[in-house]
Parts: sequence; structure tokens; C-alpha cells
Amino acid sequence: MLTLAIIKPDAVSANNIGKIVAHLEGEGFRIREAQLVRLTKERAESFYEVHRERPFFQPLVSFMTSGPALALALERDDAVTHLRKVIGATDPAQAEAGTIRRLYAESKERNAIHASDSPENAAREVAFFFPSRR
Ligand code: 3AN
Repeated sequence: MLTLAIIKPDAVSANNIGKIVAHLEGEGFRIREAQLVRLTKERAESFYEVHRERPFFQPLVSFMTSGPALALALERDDAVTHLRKVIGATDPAQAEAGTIRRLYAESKERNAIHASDSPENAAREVAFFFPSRR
């Protein structure tokens, strides 16, 4: 089973790609696809479509387009659930010790990594970055 992770612009700019990828590999994920992307405003708005009405939508789009991000299609048993556990809560202050967000995130918005939150969203999000995986 595949899920999508995005190492966000804050973590890329802080030179944390290597540490985060090592963490993911240590959790048993295999990297099936990887691409450094610079999202346009239109692509970021489309990716976060479900959040369009939220107050943090425009700041989120602006942050996600602020620099390169690393999109990853990751494989593992129970990939969606396990990746959500490994990244930790949206707010790093609430994230459990040892989670990626607790280790590397700066704030609720600049929170280092995205992970799909359901099998349906994983399928949509993997295809969004890696159409050949449809
Ligand atoms: P998660 O990434 O943990 O699934 P979502 O789906 O609720 O969280 O939110 C998507 C993204 O929107 C988050 N990763 C974060 O960057 C941003 N975000 C969510 N809630 C807030 C908030 N209250 N303030 C600022 N940014 C937020």
C-alpha cells in the first residue's frame, strides 16, 4: 500500500531532507517515487482544496509555494495509518516525543511534513504528484 508524504519547504530549507528520509526508512517505508517540486499557487490550491474555506488556507498556499518541497510515494504495510503516527500531531507542541513534527517542525503551519490522512486521499495525492501510479 502506498501513501504520500511531502517534506515541506521549511524542512527542505533547513537541510532536514536527509534526516527525515532516514527516519522514514527506519520505520520500514520504502521510497517508490521521489520528486523535488516547486508548487505553483494553482497546484497548491488544488492540492489543499478541502481546506479552501479555512482561515489558514491562503497562508498555507503561500508557505507551500515559498520554496522547493520533496514529494514521496511511500510503501509499507498499513502505510497511511503508520505514517500519520510517525509524523505526529499537526501542532508540533502537541506532537509526541520522537515524532517527525516534534523533532523538526517549527509551528502548526511550518510543520515539516505532510502525510495523507485516509486511503482515499492517499490514492488521490499519490496520483496528484505521480500520475503513472494511478
Ligand atoms: P495535517 O497536515 O496534520 O493533516 P490538516 O490536514 O488539518 O493537518 O491541515 C493541513 C495543513 O494546514 C497542515 N499541515 C498545516 O500546515 C496547516 N494548518 C492546519 N491547521 C492550521 C492552523 N490552525 N494554523 C495554521 N496552519 C494550519
